[in-house]
Amino acid sequence: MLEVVISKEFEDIAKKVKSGVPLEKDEALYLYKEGDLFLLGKLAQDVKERLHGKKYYYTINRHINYTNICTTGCKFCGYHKKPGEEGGYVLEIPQVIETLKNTPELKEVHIVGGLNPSIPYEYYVDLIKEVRKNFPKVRIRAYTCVEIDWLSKISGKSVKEVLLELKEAGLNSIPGGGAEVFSERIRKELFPAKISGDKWIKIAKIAHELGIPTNATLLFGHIETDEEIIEHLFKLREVQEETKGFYCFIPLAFIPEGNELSYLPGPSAHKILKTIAISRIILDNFPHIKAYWVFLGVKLAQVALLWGADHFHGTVFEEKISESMKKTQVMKLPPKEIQRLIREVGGIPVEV
Ligand code: V47
Ligand code: SF4
Repeated sequence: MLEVVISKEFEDIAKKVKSGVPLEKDEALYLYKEGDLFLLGKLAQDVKERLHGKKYYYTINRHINYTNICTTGCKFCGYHKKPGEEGGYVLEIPQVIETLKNTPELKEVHIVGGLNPSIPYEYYVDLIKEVRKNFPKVRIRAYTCVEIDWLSKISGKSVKEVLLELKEAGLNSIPGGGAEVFSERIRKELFPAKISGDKWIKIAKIAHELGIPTNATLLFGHIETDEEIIEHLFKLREVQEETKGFYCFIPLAFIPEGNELSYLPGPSAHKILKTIAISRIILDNFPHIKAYWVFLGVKLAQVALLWGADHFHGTVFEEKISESMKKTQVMKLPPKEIQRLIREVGGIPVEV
């Protein structure tokens, strides 16, 4: 990376980051708003190298989006169909197993879907049981905190009971979706039917207490302010201090195509790299920051590996959320290609 000259006004902030001293909220906001793209990249990369050296992680995984029918109606989401609307689907469990059997050397499966009133509670538990039965060694990352809340509602069981039942069935961890932006202003305006930020956090904390690691996301690049992004990151940092249960943070760049917010331009590469960098700097108590190539595009995701991200997610194979909005099929990224992308930026690929 270029030699970065640190101007006087950022010297104290840079010193703190380099020596692992957490930034105050106003310092982080100032760095995010006023800091140069290369300064943020340099500081984030220092944090990344302190935690992981030259290592970059990826896995052989497959996404299963078991249904696109959803009653929540988030304005940013072009994936969902209302109950009864044309194009809605639910995958049968044997179909899911067949798909996974066709994925060589599978290490991890990522299962998420909409909140579909026609699917009974038993389906969710049976799906995990069947995956576990057929793939004893595969890591199962399934159902976001939003789905866990839904399962608690449709079953009449507590969140804790639902999580324990899923864990018993074979669930290993929970994906980070549904966190979006914790700001209640945004939630009210863009996705009022979704659980609150506080509820999302409460469910993540219960999972952590039960020994189930969870991921966390931020959906950025739409109508949120820089302050709201920083608030979101500080909230996550605070929870992680308490529970140590988060594994990965995934900054999700808003895709403007094919949804109710299509009039927005979507985040620029500049905004995306700065957001990934500030995430690495603030969340230095999170093990990993993901460059989620499916939403970023492979080329920008590779550059993000020099702006603080250390995890390239995985092979994915197919992914319905972005496919439904961009109307293009997600390109398969074979392990060899992921390794090449990592080596090209001077990294050591590590399959997890
Ligand atoms: O929660 C929906 C997002 C998420 C759009 O845990 C959109 O490892 C951008 O959470 N533009 C689901 N994003 C995906 C997700 C995820 C992905 C990869 C890895 C992990 C992990 C988690 O997709 C939803 C929502 O925030 N989403 N619509 C959109 N237009
Ligand atoms: Fe439903 Fe998730 Fe789409 Fe919101 S983001 S409408 S909860 S599928």
